[in-house]
Amino acid sequence: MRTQVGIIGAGPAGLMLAQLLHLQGIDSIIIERKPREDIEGTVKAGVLEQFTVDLLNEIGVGDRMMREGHFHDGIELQFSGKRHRIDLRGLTGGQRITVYPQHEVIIDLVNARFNTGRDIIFNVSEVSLHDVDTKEPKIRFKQNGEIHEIQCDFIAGCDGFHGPSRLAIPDSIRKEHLHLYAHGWLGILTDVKQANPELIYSNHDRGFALLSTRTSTLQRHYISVDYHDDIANWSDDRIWSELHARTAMEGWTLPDGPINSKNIVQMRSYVLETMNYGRLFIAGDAAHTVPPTGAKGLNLAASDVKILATGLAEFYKSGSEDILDRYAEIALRRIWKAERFSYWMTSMLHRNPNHDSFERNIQLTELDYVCTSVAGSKTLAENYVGLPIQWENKSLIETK
Ligand code: RFL
Ligand code: PHB
Repeated sequence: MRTQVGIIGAGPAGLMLAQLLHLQGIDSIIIERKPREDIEGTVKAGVLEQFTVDLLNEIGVGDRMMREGHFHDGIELQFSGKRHRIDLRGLTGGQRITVYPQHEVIIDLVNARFNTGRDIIFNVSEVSLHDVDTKEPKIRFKQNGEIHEIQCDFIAGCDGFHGPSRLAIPDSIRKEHLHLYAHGWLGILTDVKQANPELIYSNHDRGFALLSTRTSTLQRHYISVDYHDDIANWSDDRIWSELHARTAMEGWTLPDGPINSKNIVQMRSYVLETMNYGRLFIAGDAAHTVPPTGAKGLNLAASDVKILATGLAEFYKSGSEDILDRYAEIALRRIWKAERFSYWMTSMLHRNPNHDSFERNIQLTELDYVCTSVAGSKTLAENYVGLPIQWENKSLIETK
């Protein structure tokens, strides 16, 4: 097989990249480890920045999202028995967030891919990358017991945190940063009416809770737990009792109902600085992960592939490698800011078992400052709705 861009992974990064390239007349082949039903059924992210919504519309896959998505103008922070609204729209000159599930984005992107007449090769195994530091990189994989090879001009490693792509960068060159947290998030999907018109992030003495949503009858909630904890220790009753306790407000009751899925995910911050090696470009979770507290992971995948597709389009039009050479530099400016924001939100909203009473009070005072100062709430709001791509190394003020 031969293509211009070989894409490993049919997550949001790989699928958005393929569509962006198609619109520029650039051919790609996508390979994916899982079956189609799995990628279209796995519950992950929910919050899309305006940037991501605009990108999905630009590449022609936004119709259902605009019909079925929920547009939120603010979020609420709860601590010390009170709730405070952060007016995202008012504080950012009109920007808002969209709640539309990641697996629905995947369904829309997979449909768009098939509508272009191009395939996705599912159920692959034993994926390996070859000659990535030459002009003829290759991907080998197994499907139905047979070994296949794709010869490419470029390889895009969009295979998530556990994928093989970034390991094709020699250890001596690969520069990376990893930070682990003591917490995990226990997430549930529950068939019940919406708890609140906007998301609620709560820092309670018993720990963190987040009330989010999917549809008017399906809700997505989270509580922080020890990440070593086993989901088998969490009966539905125990989960609801924690959710009730951590989000309790006088005169308000959290609607509860049947839980139809629950799992625990670890919280991790990871940055691969070497996002490009030869003809290999790494994008999305394969290059960086953030704790979900800032709702940034999928949104960063979107900006990575926008930068990469722009660089590839420039290369195929004019032969210039200017943007491709600067891919990591441009992407990392936005990635590090999202890493900082996600780390900050996580530290501000989660109970730290090592904190003394002084540090606990500093944490609550930080929340109070963020909610009651215009400067404080603007900082949260502009990061939450998403910062722009800084194509040049100029300040954010000049970029806007
Ligand atoms: P993905 O989604 O992991 O997709 C990678 C794909 O590559 C495939 N793959 C391979 N394919 C071929 N060969 C191999 N050897 C392969 N190895 C792996 C995988 O099967 C998979 O299909 O990475 P991508 O595309 O970079 O997308 C990243 C996002 O999925 C992720 O950042 C978000 O889900 C993070 N996230 C959130 N992001 C947001 O922007 N807003 C949110 O509200 C938000 N909430 C969340 C989240 C992640 C969560 N979890 C599950 C950690 C909430 C949670 C609970
Ligand atoms: C979600 O709805 O899954 C969600 C919302 C906000 C976050 C993380 C996840 O910060």
